[in-house]
Amino acid sequence: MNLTNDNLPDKLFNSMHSTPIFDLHTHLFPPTHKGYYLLGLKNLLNYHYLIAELLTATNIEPSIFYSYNNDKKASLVWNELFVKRTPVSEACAGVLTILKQLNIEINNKSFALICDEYDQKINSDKNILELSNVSSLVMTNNPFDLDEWSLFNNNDWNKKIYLSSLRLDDLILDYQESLKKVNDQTTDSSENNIIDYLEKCYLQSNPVYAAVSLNSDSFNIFLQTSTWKKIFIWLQSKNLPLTLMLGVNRGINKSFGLAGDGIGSINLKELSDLCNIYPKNKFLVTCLSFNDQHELVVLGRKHPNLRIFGFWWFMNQPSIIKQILKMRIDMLGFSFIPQHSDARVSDQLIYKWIHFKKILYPVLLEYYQDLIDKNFPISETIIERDMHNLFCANAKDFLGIK
Ligand code: HDL
Ligand code: ZN
Repeated sequence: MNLTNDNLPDKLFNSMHSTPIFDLHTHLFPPTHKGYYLLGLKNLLNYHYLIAELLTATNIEPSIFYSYNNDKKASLVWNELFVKRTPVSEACAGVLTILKQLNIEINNKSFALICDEYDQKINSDKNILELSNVSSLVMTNNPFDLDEWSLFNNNDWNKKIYLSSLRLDDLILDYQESLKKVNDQTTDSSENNIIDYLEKCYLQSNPVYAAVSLNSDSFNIFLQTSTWKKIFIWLQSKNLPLTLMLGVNRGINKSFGLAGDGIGSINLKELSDLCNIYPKNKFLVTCLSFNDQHELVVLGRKHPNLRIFGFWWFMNQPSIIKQILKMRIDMLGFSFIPQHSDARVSDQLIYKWIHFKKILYPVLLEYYQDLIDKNFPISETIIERDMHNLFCANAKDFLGIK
């Protein structure tokens, strides 16, 4: 049955909110990975986005802030950003969205009471995955962080929900240290050990993609070193896509720790060259700077082995998502991966996806209404197909996974 402008809004809304989500990039871990699995309000308030806002809105000395335990840091963030100031930033609004979803009223309650109420409502990843409708997600797994990598020594977690990746930033940021770690695990020391090590990690973790974050300087390393030439050949042999997160400048304020990264330059002509040099490799790409978005979308029309994804980090702001989302649809149709959560605390899945759908819904409604006005038949089947593609299949098909 074809939809009309009268019944389209409800059908689109219901379909969008009932379609299971495959979350392409997160920093989440399964509950059994102690020390890496993060849950709850205090962890939410220790999110580095909020810490950056706290340290720049107050004159708290970063080294003093970071000397506090997580409870004290959370309480300070709450008091400074949510009590003494109005919590209108995207990261603050995210916390409030979760509280609203859990029916937790603030009403001048003490922070301790709010925490107690929260802990009674959120106590496992199960209710978070249900509330967010995320059916599976990709973790960020660093094969050069041997403690974090110990996750793969166990089988006490759901590998259908928590899919793995091979995050290779350390090979760029600290190649010699990474090579040393690899050689410490083998008998002879040679560059080939990197490929042998990646092969071992691949067999151990069954990643759905490899990933690196880069800026212009590191892109050159990428294009010129023999190690990366070997890695590209190895990735192609595995039919393993490479996720490129472009335009980051690590540690522009080192005293801020994880909150101290900023935007770095990137030359997207080098991305285009990469797609041409390695036509059989697949690249999932997102850019950190607003200034790179138009050129990236145009490249998405030129290279079949490139797939654009998400609104990464400083791009994940309501004020800019709508404009870039419409630009992507205008130039790529629905052939891109519209969002990922980048969640670090499991509870963030709830707000990251609610906030995105709030922007996506009116944008999609406008495009579908325009099609109906042009007498193009929009059926419920088409709506459900498109929602499945946007929230799941576009990513899984490009990755070659079910
Ligand atoms: O490099 C990345 O994967 C980024 O997402 C960083 O982890 C960043 O700190 C972040 O969490 N952004 O959302
Ligand atoms: Zn990330």
